[in-house]
Amino acid sequence: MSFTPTFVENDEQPLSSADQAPDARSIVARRCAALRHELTSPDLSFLMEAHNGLSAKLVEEAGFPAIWASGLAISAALGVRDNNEASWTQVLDILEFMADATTLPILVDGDTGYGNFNNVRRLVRKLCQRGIAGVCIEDKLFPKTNSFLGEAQPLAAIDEFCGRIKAGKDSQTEAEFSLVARIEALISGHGLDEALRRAEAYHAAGADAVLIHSKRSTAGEILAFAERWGNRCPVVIVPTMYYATPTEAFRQAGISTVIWANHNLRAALTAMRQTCQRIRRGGGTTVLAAAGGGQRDRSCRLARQRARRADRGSPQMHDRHPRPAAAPPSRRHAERLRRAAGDGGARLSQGGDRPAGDRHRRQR
Ligand code: SPV
Ligand code: MG
Repeated sequence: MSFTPTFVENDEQPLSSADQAPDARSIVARRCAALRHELTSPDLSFLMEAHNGLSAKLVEEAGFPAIWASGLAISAALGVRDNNEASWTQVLDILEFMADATTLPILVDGDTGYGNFNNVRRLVRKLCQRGIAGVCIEDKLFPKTNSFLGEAQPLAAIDEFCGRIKAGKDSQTEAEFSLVARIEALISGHGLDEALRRAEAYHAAGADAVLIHSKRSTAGEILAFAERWGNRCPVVIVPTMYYATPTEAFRQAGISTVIWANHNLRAALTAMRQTCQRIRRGGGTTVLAAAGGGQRDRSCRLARQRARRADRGSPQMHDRHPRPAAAPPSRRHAERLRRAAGDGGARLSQGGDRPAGDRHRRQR
């Protein structure tokens, strides 16, 4: 008696994983090569933050060449602190959605590598398996603290951090997977010489690029670093605080890559908050206006037109309290950053439900 499995409906045999593997592997290899190209090409590149599958798609739609999977933004989207409260495997799951949603290479904010060299070893292996093109690890201690909180955050010893870099590079299963070593010396107030000493050590340990971070509102120390570093390996920057610097200055300084680190999350936060408030206040047809705002597709446009018509005919749709004129974008931006870096704004990444009396321990 023969047995035919009922789930096979035609002659086609399901592909074995061995059949699927070469294709999947070449996609990963292409992504790794694409990120490496962004890091090493002489042109200034821009990576844009995403924190889930949808935002990753939008980054691709906008035409960016690669994605920054921000630790802060992923944490905030999960409602937790940027403090390794989300486990690395929970972050890995988010990354898998992001990689599935796009064709772009993803550079992951790997924080400190989630521990010592053994943790980095496993992290890099798993990132390669999930189709991630590179990881950035920072020379601080687990659990990490967001760079814009507090002063003089302790740094990892140089040798120990070099061990993490070497373990990561030894563990990559994709030839062009990139490891970016992030230097926090300037953030922690150690100055340019220490930053350069660390860059030299991390480069020698095998880092494919260094990310030099700064929390100053002007780019002076970053540009000074770039000048003295002299492009011994690519330099990546995150101008969250010195955003007002014209990008041409970075180009002239020979910077490789600029990361716009958290703008999608902040935009989503603002939009969601406004939408919730408008719908809560207005109800009814306000829903259409609130939900359709900013969309380009036809159905949303029509919804907006209808909502505008309804708005004109309905007194309840008008603001009862005139709003103050909007501050210029740069002022608002600066204010948000101040809040994001300081106590209240860290709420962006803090979750907010902390036990009474626990304030001083909020960001160990
Ligand atoms: C992140 O995006 O999580 C970063 C960049 O680490 S920053 O928050 O600007 O330090
Ligand atoms: Mg981060």
